[in-house]
Amino acid sequence: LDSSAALSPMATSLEEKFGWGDTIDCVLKKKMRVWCCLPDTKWGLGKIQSVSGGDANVLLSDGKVLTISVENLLPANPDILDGVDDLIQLSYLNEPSVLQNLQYRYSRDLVYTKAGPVLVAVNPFKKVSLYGNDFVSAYRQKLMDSPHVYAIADSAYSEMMRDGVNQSIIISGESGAGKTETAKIAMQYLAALGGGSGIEYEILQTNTILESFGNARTSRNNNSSRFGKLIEIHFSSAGKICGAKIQTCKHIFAIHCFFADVLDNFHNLSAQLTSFIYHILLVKHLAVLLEKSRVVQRATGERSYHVFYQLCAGAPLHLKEQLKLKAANEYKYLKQSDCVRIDDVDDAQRFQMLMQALDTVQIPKEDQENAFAMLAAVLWLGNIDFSVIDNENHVEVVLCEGVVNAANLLGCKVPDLMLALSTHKIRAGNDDIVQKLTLSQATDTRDALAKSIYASLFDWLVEQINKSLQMGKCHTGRSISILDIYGFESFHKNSFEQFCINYANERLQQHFNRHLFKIEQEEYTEDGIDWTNVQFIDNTDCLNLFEKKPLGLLSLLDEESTFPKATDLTFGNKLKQHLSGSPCFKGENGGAFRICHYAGEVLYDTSGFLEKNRDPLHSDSIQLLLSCSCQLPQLFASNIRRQSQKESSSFRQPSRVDSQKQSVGTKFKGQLFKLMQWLENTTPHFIRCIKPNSKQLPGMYQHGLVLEQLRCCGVLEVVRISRSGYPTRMTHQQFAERYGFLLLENLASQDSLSVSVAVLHQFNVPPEMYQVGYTKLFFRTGQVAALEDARNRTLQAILWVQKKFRGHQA
Ligand code: AOV
Ligand code: MG
Repeated sequence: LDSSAALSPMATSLEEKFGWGDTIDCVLKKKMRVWCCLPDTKWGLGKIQSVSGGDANVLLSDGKVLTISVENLLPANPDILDGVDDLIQLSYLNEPSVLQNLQYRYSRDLVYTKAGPVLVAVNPFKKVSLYGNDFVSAYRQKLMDSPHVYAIADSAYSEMMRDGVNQSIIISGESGAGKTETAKIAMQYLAALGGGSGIEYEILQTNTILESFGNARTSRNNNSSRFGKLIEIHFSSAGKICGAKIQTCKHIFAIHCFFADVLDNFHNLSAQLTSFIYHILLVKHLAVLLEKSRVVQRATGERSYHVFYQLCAGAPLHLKEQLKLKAANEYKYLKQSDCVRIDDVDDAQRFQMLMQALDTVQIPKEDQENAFAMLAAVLWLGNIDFSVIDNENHVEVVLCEGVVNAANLLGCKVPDLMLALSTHKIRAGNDDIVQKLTLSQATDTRDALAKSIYASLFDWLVEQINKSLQMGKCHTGRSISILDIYGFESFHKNSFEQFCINYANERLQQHFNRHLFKIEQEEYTEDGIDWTNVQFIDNTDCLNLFEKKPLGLLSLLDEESTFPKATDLTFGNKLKQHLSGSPCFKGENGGAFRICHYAGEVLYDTSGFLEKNRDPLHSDSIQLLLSCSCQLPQLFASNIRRQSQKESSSFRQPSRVDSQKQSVGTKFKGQLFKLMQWLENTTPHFIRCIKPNSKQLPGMYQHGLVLEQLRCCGVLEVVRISRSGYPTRMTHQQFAERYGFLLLENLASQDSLSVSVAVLHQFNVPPEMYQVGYTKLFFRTGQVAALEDARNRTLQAILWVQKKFRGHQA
């Protein structure tokens, strides 16, 4: 844990650090707690014994006394603040305090903590008893208010009702941090609210299906999402469904208007009432940008999509025979990465669950079997071998079980498949010239076909699910969207997939920054606080690096992808040549390059970039699919054709491939922009997931790892924004009640604002350290801790006097 960065933006003298104009003497006298940056760069809690020059003697909690430079000390919070449920309540918002607070809660299974408007969720990696119907109703009825995903979902729901504005719950965090689980927990809550017709179960079952087909084991997460997902839950607009009941609601509103002070309750009440009238109309999954390369290739120790292994392990006998299925390790596409099983996961049982979910979501049996046939076809394609037939490395397909089974499952003739994988037809005038493919061309053609079938199958499945979740006819209601994408990834080797994933996260981070900054500013303005804009670190430079035209990463990639002679190496050089001026870019040797992301620096290897960006599908392959007698391959092929006709022709493919279509990078950007546009028109609620250890183990809290995420995912940024503003807020009343008794003159009859102001004056709190708003007092960091200290000492003194007094009496 590198603590130096935590110290750098901070004041260097203790007086400044404690922030209320105390002298060292005061700090010493009060024996305030401090964080010491220990020689092993860990943080330790201690009390200052003495100070001489720039050094302090500190008594650590283990009894040791250490001499330490004042520069290596940070103020710690008073112990009444241990484990507060909103970080904003901390008087000192430094990193060790935040880290410790989260750990304090984590060790008590309190995995949720607020950081101002953001919910921080630390992954427990075990079952915690925080969920289920009882908790859902407790949060709905506002019987519980500790931070929770349910609380976030509930405020999204209530705000949708109150303001009539679409809402979004945006979940972010690095791979394995718990985004997908969190999304499911939020869905659970919303499904329970708007359901009541058994629809909840159906909605939740869609997760089982999407995870089977879109999740896989990676080195970071055994159940890693390999696609981005936006779930829109549409609620009916009340007027259309239950006019009568809405009337009731208005009537109650009218009565309440007479009692201005009850008006506030109206929102609660109306939300409770409307929860009976609102129904879920539609649940729409927008699944985007599936990482399809995984089907044919991935790093050692990782798996392809779960569904392949589930099918091989769990298909009932008749299906196995029908699809000529074998065990997973007999398929090259599955066994090549040396990982077929996941510990503690029973693939056969998961297949039963998948089939049950498909039934629940009402996918017809016939469609289910067609889908399984496509999966088997993909697997058999992978087992197809080629033999070299001349000294130019041209190949023929070996007639084997693989090609026969694949052809049968797709519904095409074996010789047609063999030809499509080993030759390429080119039109010359009115004639077709048949060109033989080389070994690597043929392998690419085969893999491209497999990837394309899988990706089409995935899209088709999402469409089927959406159809079945269309509960009502009118779609004019309001919605809550839940966004769960793949988290930021930095592996040993990073390729085009990480490039896209991290780009998406970069966009999301910008959305996060903009909104939190805005919210903060609004709260001050609402309360009439004089507030000069706080500069926050933004990631525009990095986004520009990706998006700028014509000299950005994506444009340059597209440009290079159109040159038939270009290689990954020439691409690397091109980047170096044009982008070296960007503060976020560093060109490396051998075609590699680095990007400084908001979440850290990532080294990318350009090998495969051009091919993955072009993602060519042979026209011969499309022709083949069109000629298939099975329904799905035909459908896939016509979709692909339609899309490539529709899509821009600005991007030209290398001459070998004749179908014109958008590059993967450009398409990715387009989909991402649409997503962001959608989100921009919603009121966002942010959840930041934190991964407490890299071992996926319960009860393990690695400081360095957590701190890194807090820093990069912007939680400390929020905290920093607050620190430069007025992080501690109390209503006039709260303040007067807590500190009013400290006043020397009796102001008991006065209003709470006057009492508060008197307290502030009596304790000489400097005017620049607080602001008085219409309803609240706003304090800069550290101020309340000092008052709290005075309060404690006074209380102790009173106790002491009382004891003495009783002693006398006795
Ligand atoms: P991710 O979605 O953030 O990663 P997941 O949601 O898949 O991460 O979580 C990873 C694992 O952590 C899950 O499989 C669970 O075992 C565990 N987990 C997460 N949240 C909870 C919770 N609230 N209670 C219990 N266990 C939990 V990625 O999709 O890789 O970016 O791409
Ligand atoms: Mg996930």
